[in-house]
Amino acid sequence: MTTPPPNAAGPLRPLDVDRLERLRAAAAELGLLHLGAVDLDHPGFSASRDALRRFLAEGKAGSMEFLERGAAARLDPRLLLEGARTVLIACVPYDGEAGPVARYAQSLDYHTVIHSRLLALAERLRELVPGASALVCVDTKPLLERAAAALAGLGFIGKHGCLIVPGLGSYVLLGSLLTDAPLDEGLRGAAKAIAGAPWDACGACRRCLDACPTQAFDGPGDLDPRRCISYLTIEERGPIPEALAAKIGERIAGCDACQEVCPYNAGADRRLRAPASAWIDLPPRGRRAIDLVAIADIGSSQQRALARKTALRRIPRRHLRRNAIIALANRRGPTTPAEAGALIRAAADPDPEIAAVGRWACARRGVAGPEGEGAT
Ligand code: B12
Ligand code: SF4
Ligand code: SF4
Repeated sequence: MTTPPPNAAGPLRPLDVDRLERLRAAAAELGLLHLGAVDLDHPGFSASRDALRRFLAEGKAGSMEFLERGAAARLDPRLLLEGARTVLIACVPYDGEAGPVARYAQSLDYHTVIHSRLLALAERLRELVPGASALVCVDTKPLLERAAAALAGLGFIGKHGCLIVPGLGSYVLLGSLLTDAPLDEGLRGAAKAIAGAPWDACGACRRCLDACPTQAFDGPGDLDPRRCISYLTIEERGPIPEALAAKIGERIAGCDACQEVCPYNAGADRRLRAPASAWIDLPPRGRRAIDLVAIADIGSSQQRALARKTALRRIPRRHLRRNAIIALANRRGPTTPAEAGALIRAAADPDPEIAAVGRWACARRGVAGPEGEGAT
């Protein structure tokens, strides 16, 4: 974050095509791709601000109190940075393998990686616009990042709600600089025109909506996170309703089902479509091997080692255990002795929430619980 004192030397030099091009080139060198800019007064924000108001009014924030707390700033980013005029936003690609941990969480924690790239970009911005302030935003600041990215011309929002970047698909993460540097008239006028719904480019396709294991979409782009596996495994701090738990499958951290089926993410050559240096690296010692039985019982130091330097750090140990027990409950086929042992121990856990999930899991897998009940 960089906030020099308010500019006493008069109005800031605006970002024109030439300066934006130079900034875009600097961003690309730093691994921040397709840098775009959008004025905060862009009329296209009103649809997404209305979407946010509806989302909150319908209680869709669930346990995500940060969405309620940050609502005023999401609606007016000037509350985050005095005098803010522009969002500069870029994307960073990631890959990974389908499995119990969503792809984005298999790499180094993107918050840290993108934050440091954006800090370097803020320096370049100040060289081009002396006196400019810039606030680094990667997920943790209340900013409507997907709407900003679409309006800045990076791509479009798909029916799955994620930003799709032509050529790279939706397996990209977003990072932005909120700045008081204004765009010049020409760039403001050239901002992306808005016509129709953001997901018009999906055409008649609705694969993501149909593939969602929990049917979490109320309509195109209209997700109810309270039914979304990503929310349930990462954000939900209360008990997970059994009917939803049964549909989580073996996922323990996030979900990619709606993105896996998206034709914009198809193509084995995706890795070749962005410079090697832009991709978010794997953490030290590589992609983590996931052993659900071990995680069902995981201790603090093992959990720290498992989550180290990845976004898995966001999931408290108790919830990681809960998720692994649910995943074991959903596993198909005969129960192994190791799985049965883990479920019996869970059912006898001193933590009532873990014990309740454990008893449910025992019943689901036909394992006699600690007191012999629950066998089917
Ligand atoms: C809270 C949150 C979640 C919650 C809730 C998601 C949600 N849909 O609201 C949960 C935990 C479920 C979640 C899940 C995921 N998330 Co998330 N999440 C966020 C976070 C922190 C805030 C999102 C938010 O404000 N939600 C409130 C709703 C109302 O806003 P919105 O999602 O931005 O929706 C916009 C559009 O729908 C649009 N819109 C709607 N209607 C209309 C109509 C018109 C006409 C227009 C123009 C626009 C428009 O406006 C809305 C407001 O901007 C953002 C980071 C950020 N600061 O933006 C990351 C972010 C959205 N998440 C991200 C990722 C990667 C994911 C997952 C893929 C992770 C995973 N694999 O499990 C899933 C995807 C689930 C999905 N299909 O959306 C990335 C998305 C990158 C991308 N390519 O789009 C972000 C941007 C983080 C980042 N910095 O990269 N996430
Ligand atoms: S992330 Fe998974 S649960 Fe959430 S909307 Fe997409 S497919 Fe559904
Ligand atoms: S799966 Fe189809 S409908 Fe969904 S985002 Fe991709 S193209 Fe759009």
